[in-house]
Amino acid sequence: MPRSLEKSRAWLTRAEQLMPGGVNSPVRAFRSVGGDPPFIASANGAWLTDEDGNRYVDYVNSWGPALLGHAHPDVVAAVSAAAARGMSFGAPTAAEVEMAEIVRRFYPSIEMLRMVSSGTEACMAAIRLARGVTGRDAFVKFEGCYHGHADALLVKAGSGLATFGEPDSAGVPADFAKHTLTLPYNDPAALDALMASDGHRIAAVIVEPVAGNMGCVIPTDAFLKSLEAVRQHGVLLIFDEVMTGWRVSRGGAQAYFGITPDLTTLGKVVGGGLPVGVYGGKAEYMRRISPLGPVYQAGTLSGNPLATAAGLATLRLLETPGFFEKVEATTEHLCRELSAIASKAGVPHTLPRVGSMFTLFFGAHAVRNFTDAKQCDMGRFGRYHRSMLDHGVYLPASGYEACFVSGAHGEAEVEHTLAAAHAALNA
Ligand code: KE4
Repeated sequence: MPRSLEKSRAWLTRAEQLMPGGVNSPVRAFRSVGGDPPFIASANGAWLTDEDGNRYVDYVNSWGPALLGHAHPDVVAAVSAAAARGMSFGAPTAAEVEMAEIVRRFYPSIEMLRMVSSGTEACMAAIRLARGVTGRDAFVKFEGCYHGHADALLVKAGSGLATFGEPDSAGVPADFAKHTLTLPYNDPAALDALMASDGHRIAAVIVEPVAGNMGCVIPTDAFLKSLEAVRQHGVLLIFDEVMTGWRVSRGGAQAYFGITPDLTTLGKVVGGGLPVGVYGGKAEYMRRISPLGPVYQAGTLSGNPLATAAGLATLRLLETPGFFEKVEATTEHLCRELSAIASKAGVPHTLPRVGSMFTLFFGAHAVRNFTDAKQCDMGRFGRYHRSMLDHGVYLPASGYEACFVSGAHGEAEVEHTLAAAHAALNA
């Protein structure tokens, strides 16, 4: 039954006069999948409702944060109570201490931390800290990984592996890009070679320990070993767990793989849907941050009482025994059935999944890096995305993103999704 989108389209017309693409973050404009984005009016549990009253089972989860499901009553109550006590003081609060303690319980590698207001800020600060600690300017990232929109991170690989990075966005001066070295993901030989040749001038390697911004791409054991080895060159290992935190496992990718990074960045789930980013790690490094040390970082709304209330309530609920086992079992069941439907429909695909994040890639080849991901059939993904929307399932508006399952997804949501996928994949 075709969805009415009349009200959403009216909002989009007004929005496009005011904000680029009518949105406050590019992917929301649906440019890579086509069609107009529904304007979401409300969400509850695993379901979204748009301005025209259409309902969807949600696999975006606000790009990760809604691991509990939307509008969990305990989180809503905590935020409402915090609001009544005043929105923001710009002063230390007890809640920030409790929040830091619970984050440390989930991520023991984080001996000390700082809260900021986004994953971008967390990654930007972690890189600045690594540069301050090592006195080195260059750092390494991997093609297809995204660490927020700080200038030095909007960089693509230069002509050669060890040469200067090139800006990947207008407005980023070449000078800002030249210290960013970019390598292929899952290529241990390339990383080992760069460390051997240039390790002495490299401050850090920052990596998505399970990639989610080129679709879900799982690191090989050899790649993980190569990442751990960078420390031999005095290079800090930064795990960007903004997406993988609480998604790959309750302790993120570092617990899942048993690797202790020097610094970790967190975001998304940690704020329960309100703006929170975190960076932290070894106390010897974190003590170099102002006001104790020479590396500056600040923020008016860092550790903000409402965001901290949402984060605290969320993380306390995530300590509920059995939560992660349930959400991972739901995700595993969904993915197994989804893959069976695609196979029966004769649709070449791969479906990597870790914890409660996964991607359905349209291609028969394994996706080990960004080059592989780009060889997938993104035109087919666009048609799939539109058909799933028409059948009441809300997927990320890009084939280079991951899908997320929440604790509120149950049997009914899985059956609804599989019925929609059967229609979409056989169309
Ligand atoms: P934010 O600044 O958007 O909070 O976090 C940046 C970031 C850092 N690291 C990783 C691994 C991330 O995935 C992100 C943000 N992810 C994107 C989409 N996957 C957010 C969605 C958007 O940009 O609208």
